Amino acid sequence: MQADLFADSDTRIPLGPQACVLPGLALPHVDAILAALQDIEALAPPRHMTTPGGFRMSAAITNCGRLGWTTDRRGYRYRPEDPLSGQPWPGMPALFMQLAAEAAAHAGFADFQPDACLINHYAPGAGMSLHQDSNERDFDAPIVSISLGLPATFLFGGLQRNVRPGRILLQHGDVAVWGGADRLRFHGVLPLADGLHPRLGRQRINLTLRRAG
Ligand code: MD6
Ligand code: FE
Repeated sequence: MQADLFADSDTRIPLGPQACVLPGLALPHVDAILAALQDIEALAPPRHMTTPGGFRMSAAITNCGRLGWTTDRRGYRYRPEDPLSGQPWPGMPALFMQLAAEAAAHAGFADFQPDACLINHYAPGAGMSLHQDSNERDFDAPIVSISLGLPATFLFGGLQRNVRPGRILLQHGDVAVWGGADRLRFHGVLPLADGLHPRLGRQRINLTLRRAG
């Protein structure tokens, strides 16, 4: 029998019919995740990308996996190569795939096999405006989101932009899972409040694992 990767915890904070936060689910794996991130970011450093409208994103972004999410003046899209290096994105660590599959299963989504992991770095003041995750090929697969470092206020709205969003604090080690009826909900992150996280210092890192292609 395969051992459970996570600490015993069946706590689920519902965000919607098919979206929830699994508090602290990634905590036992923080050291391994950060070690993997070091290797990934040595090859594909986080960078501030430009939106199609010409704005510089306040979060610094990189990716691992077969596909990586990018934005530039030409649009938002997944690409097999890092535009900075021209090389394929660093591979997805087995640990990321296992954690994502297990978190998805906890939230009711069987057989999640991510092919893309978007890595966002937030310094104090950085945030992400309300958006839908809609660049993936199909919306059957959920998205698994792992938060590390400083806490952030996550906004989750409705299927249309004009629905006033709810708020939840995402803390170090929390994992959020979104899928099914909630897959296209608008969401965002308020500008990060300054602070000093004991493990990560003055920053928040968020990993979102997707089935993009
Ligand atoms: C973030 N997350 O938490 C940005 N998208 O920094 C997202 O945009 C996101 O956390 C889809 C599902 C979960 C997420
Ligand atoms: Fe998103």
